[in-house]
Amino acid sequence: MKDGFRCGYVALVGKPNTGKSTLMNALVGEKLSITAHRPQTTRHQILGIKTGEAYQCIFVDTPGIHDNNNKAIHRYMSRAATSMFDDADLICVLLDISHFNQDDEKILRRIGGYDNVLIVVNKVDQLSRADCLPLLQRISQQAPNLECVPVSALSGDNLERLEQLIVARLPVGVPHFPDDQLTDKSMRFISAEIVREKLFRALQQELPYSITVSIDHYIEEADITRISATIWVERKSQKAIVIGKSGSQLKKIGSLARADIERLLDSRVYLQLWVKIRADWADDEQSLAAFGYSDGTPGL
Ligand SMILES: Nc1nc2c(ncn2[C@@H]2O[C@H](COP(=O)(O)OP(=O)(O)OP(=O)(O)O)[C@@H](O)[C@H]2O)c(=O)[nH]1
Ligand SMILES: [Mg+2]
Repeated sequence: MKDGFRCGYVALVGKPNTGKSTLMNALVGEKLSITAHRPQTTRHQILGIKTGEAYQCIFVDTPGIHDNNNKAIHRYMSRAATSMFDDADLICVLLDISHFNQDDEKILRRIGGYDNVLIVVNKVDQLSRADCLPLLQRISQQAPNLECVPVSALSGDNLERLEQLIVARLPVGVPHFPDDQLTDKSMRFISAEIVREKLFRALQQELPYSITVSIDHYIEEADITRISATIWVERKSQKAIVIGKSGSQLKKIGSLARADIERLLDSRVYLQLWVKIRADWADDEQSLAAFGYSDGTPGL
């Protein structure tokens, strides 16, 4: 190991939909965390580990910080969104420059007491340079002591610079993970998340929020991986929508998810999907624990 090797936890926090998961995937160079155009896609803390010659960055993707704590799942997500504040070596607060508002300002005030914070202003590709500048000034005024880095997680713009700034802020120390390990999550967990991503992207309105996915079996054979997953909904009417006319929706979800899992595993995949009902699972502590939404649960 090199002298002066740096290693630390880098929490990616912020309002929902600011691009935290997109940024983590871009920095690690692998799609580990699911993304969608709607808020509250990420539900768990997910590690993305990047090891270089002289550093190991352990990124922690988190759910968006939100005030909706109506159901037990929202309270679980809220804890996962903010519990890294005290434990991270560096907190990266993500802002979406095209939707900067009072909720971001509230987060900036909350983070004001921490000294190891970087502000990452994402989605700069959405605005012209002339429109970006006054917004960047406004953000800097809100947090005068913090460094502000404009980036685009989607196009990759300025990510090298961001990585340099992050690494420079990590403590000197030995790596916590083997250099070929990319995440703390299992392929079972990531497969279930990929199915959930396809549902999040395909289904309208509130339905994606009533859905969770569990893995029934995951069997690796010599030339194929066989996965059986259950999509859990809260009501009968929702089951019909997920399945679609003559099973068309479910078939589409299955083939999109299979293609992504095959890419990640670099192996052929046989993916079987079932749809089942568990009434009000999202507000029931026992169901949540069974589906992996409990503090300290490493995932499915
Ligand atoms: N134009 C543009 N879109 C982006 C950028 N980064 C992320 N997005 C898009 O923003 C949406 C939200 O991205 P996510 O990465 O899922 O956001 P998130 O902060 O993880 O969201 P939650 O998990 O819901 O809190 C997706 O449609 C992304 O493609 C960017 O730099 N530019
Ligand atoms: Mg996310």
